[in-house]
Amino acid sequence: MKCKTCGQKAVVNMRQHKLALCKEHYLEWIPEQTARFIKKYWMFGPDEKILAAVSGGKDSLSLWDILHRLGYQVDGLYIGLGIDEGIGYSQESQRLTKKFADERGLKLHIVDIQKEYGADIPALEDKSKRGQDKPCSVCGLVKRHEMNRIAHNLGYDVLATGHNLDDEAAVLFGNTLSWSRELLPRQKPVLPAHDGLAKKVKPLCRFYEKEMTAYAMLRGIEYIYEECPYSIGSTSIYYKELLNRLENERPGAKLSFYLKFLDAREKGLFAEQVESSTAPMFNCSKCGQPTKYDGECSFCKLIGIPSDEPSLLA
Ligand code: Q46
Ligand code: ZN
Ligand code: ZN
Repeated sequence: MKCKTCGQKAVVNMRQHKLALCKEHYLEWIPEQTARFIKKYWMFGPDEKILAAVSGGKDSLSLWDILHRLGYQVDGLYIGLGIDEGIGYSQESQRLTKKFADERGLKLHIVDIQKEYGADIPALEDKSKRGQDKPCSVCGLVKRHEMNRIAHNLGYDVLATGHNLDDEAAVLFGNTLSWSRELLPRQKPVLPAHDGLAKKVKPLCRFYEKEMTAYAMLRGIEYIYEECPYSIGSTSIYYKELLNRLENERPGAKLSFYLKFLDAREKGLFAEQVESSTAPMFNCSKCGQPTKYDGECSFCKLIGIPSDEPSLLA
């Protein structure tokens, strides 16, 4: 297999794009495509300050690397979740994230949930009494809140996350199975800024997970290979496996599933729902972040911040 650009030996063959590239041209192709997606979906411009949420995994570190290579002003945010599960997961992912930033002279903000709120994610899960065996819903709530808080308090215009096509297609598949009128309209590569919340973007949403793995490896990015131990056996991994089986039989099916959905929403498939979802929101009485509830937001209820605590958004 030869590189389509230079004719040298190809190291990556993307059946779904009918494209094979050598290392040099693959490492150019990924940032070029990212720049194209940023423009196509109106994600951000050269003057905007970007905060990349980084977990130590291949996707988020590659995202940071790519945006930096493209010349954007991009800093990192690592949220220490305190997940150990016998493999020191959070500790190792923080070490690799810090190493990545130090080696490139990039600015990294680290928020440690335990230090900040006196309890890590497993402890918050116990406290939440949600009765689930995995802390993912608590973890998602905490991560969303902290990303918004830091982006807002430190004056970032945009919050970028490393979700890839496999992540997006699995979410879409789940929401489609339940025909969720609430969740389907909200799935987009860009969520506009809203009432004190930064704009959220997913610049890697059109790259297959294996494309990001190849990028991270060929770029020599050291990342944590282990997935979060709580993700094992999750529904989203099951959906990813199903979609991979489909993809193996029909290369490009996953990308087409996602792109046709974006196209349909562009053509107004969810116009009615989008209108109704602009219902008035409240501001949390403690932290100030927008919330569906009149009073405390779900995060503040979980954390139990004393009411004399100054507003986090002040
Ligand atoms: S980090 Fe948190 Fe994920 Fe781990 S506990 Fe679940 S939500 S699986 S992306
Ligand atoms: Zn080449
Ligand atoms: Zn709150």
